[in-house]
Amino acid sequence: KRVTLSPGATLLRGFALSHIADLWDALAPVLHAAPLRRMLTPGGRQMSVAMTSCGTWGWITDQAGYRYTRTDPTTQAHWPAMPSSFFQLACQSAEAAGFKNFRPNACLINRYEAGTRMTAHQDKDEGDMTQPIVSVSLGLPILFLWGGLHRTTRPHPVLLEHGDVLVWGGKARLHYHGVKPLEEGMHPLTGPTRFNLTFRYVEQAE
Ligand code: MD5
Ligand code: FE
Repeated sequence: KRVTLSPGATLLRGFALSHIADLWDALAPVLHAAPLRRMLTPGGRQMSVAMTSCGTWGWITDQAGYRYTRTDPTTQAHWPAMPSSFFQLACQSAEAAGFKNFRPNACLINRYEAGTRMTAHQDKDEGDMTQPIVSVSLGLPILFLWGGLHRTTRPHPVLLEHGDVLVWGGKARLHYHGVKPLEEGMHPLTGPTRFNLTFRYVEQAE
C-alpha cells in the first residue's frame, strides 16, 4: 500500500518485508566493522540515537559540525561497503516512488532504544538536493513527525512500522522531520530496538 504524505514524499507500507532476512543478515557484519556510536552534536550534546554508516560516505557529527566523511573516525578505516541487498532495495524503492536513477552512495544506520528520539531537523548535508532519500524501518514501530519547509509548521504524526519504506525528494526534500521517543516493546527480529536505514546520494564531500 502506498501513501502520499505530501508532494514528493511517499510511504511504501511493507515494501521491505520480502527483503528483511537479507537486510538483517547483511547488517550484522556492517555493525561489526563500524560499531554503533552516540555522537556529539556541534553544540556538545550527546545524541540519543546510536549511529553508524556504510557505503562510500558516512555521516558524522562532532564539535566541528555535521559532515560526510570517507573514513570512520572511531576505526580510521573506510566505512564498510554498502551490502548489495541494501543497495537493491533502495534503488527499487526510489523507482517505485517515481525516482528513476537513484544510486545511493551512503547509508546512515540509526538504532533506537526505548526513549530514543530525534528532534526536528532538515537533511541538507548531501549537496545534491535533486536526489531523494530512502528510509527503511526495521523492528519496533515509531511515530514519525512530518513537518513542513519551516520549523514552525506543526508536524503531522505518521506511524512507521517494520518493513515500511519512506521515499522523499522533490518538493519534500527539505521538509523538517523527526521522531517521537521510541515506546518500550519487544520485536521478534530486533528485540527491544528499532533500526532505520537511510539511503542518500552524497556529492564529493571532502
Ligand atoms: C529515523 N531519520 O527514523 C529518522 C526518520 C535521519 C532521520 O531523520 O536523518 O536519519 S526516517 C524518515 C526520514 C528521514 C529523513 C527525511 C525524511 C524522513 N523526510 O523528510 O520525510 O531514523
Ligand atoms: Fe533526517
